[in-house]
Amino acid sequence: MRNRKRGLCVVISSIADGVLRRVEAVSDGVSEALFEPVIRLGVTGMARSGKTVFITSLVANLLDRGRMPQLSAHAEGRIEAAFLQPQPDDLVPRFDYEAHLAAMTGETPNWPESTRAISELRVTLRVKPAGMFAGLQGARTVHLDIVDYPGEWLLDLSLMGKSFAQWSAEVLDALKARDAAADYLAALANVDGADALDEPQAQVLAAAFTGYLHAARAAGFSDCTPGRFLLPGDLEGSPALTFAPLAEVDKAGRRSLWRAFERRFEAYKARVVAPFFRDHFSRLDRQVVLVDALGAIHSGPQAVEDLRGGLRDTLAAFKPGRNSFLARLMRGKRVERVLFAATKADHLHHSQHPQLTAIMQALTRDAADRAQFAGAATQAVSLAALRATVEETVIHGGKPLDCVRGRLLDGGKQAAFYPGALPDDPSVLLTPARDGAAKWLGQDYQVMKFAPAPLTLRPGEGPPHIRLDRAAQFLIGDLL
Ligand SMILES: Nc1nc2c(ncn2[C@@H]2O[C@H](COP(=O)(O)OP(=O)(O)OP(=O)(O)O)[C@@H](O)[C@H]2O)c(=O)[nH]1
Ligand SMILES: [Mg+2]
Repeated sequence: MRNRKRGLCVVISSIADGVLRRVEAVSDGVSEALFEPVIRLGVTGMARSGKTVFITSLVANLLDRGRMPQLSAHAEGRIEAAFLQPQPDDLVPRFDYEAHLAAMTGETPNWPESTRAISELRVTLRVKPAGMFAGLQGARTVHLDIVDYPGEWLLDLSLMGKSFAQWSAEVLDALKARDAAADYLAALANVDGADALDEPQAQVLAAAFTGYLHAARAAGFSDCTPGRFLLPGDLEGSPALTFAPLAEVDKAGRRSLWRAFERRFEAYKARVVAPFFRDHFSRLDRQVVLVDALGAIHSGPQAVEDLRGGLRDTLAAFKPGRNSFLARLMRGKRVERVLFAATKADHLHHSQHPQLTAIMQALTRDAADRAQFAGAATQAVSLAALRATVEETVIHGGKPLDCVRGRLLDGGKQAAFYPGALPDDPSVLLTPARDGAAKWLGQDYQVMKFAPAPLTLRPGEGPPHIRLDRAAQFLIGDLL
């Protein structure tokens, strides 16, 4: 009886949600779509992939377009004005554009602080129409709502179709092969899920599992779900985040540890994951997924293979048909374009950018095929949102070596840097990664952290970048 009641509540609340969304869609449609189109652009990527720098530089370069020749509306002289406006969603934190820009472009520039939740910013553009009737029509107003959210939250989509038992079995299987999981597996060795729930024990397990997720992420792995264990925000310490995968038990009583964790897992899905997809994800039109591919290559084959898996799971979110939860939510609407961008390309001389782009394409191939099938156009690019280096060719062992030069983040000294030669054929990296190699054969890849360079910007110029204008053209150019 109790179960039936609970089932009913769920049905009623999801109907109510549906009604609300429809009303919202209708009022949006009347007030905005007819007169002032809105483009909602999602910016995501795993921690430290470059989201904040990307958004800050994109906005600065949309406001001052001197370095945006590949954005055709600008090249055609059709953008009359661009300015910031209050965002439409009152309950989402504003993206702190001014503070991030000040950090990146001040006298002693630095990288912005890490940001750990969703935020939003509206850029409004006044654009003259293109084509034959351009002269006859006045400028239109187009709003670009940029939504920054952690990529970890997207991976949680894979939880929606899983029971606690399935999730536990899959996670424990993956953990067997990972050094970082030793502590958690040791903690689990003395635990029987059929025993009565003991809250301190539950907390120890959740803490050990969270510790594993942090270590796995630090080692370059990206299959780190549940995402909020890494970025809990105000959910820190709540029961919805106090669970962990358990070994299957034959019979679990109502008060058992297993049942408690199962309930919490379901609560996490219903109260944390579902609202994010309903309130934010389902409203996006365009998406850029930022990837620190160089960082993963530096970390080694396992990190690269894991990145591939992470991208595949990320892309699952853009093919709503495969996930019944998402299909219900999207009601036929979809993200129309997805850009996969390898960030921080200023760590490489431009002679190696095609190789980086090819690796990005290969990494997202399965995923991209799926998205194309769903109607979303995808593209891969390598870019630097804020260029921190200059190129330099040095003679090394009698041969020219294409390097980049910049100010080191650590210590502030100038240094020339050669990260290693990326292969022309991406499979040279992806095949050993897929085959579970522990190290790259015959080649080491380095990364080095550069500080942003001090800038003197001329009027009308945004911060220096590499291919940010091409990224913008793919993402929004067709709508301007
Ligand atoms: N050289 C270079 N480094 C970059 C660039 N973009 C990002 N980085 C580096 O990557 C780090 C992370 O960038 P963020 O933009 O803060 O990344 P994020 O995805 O917002 O990170 P979280 O908020 O922690 O999730 C920066 O501190 C820089 O060290 C770039 O265009 N060039
Ligand atoms: Mg950030």
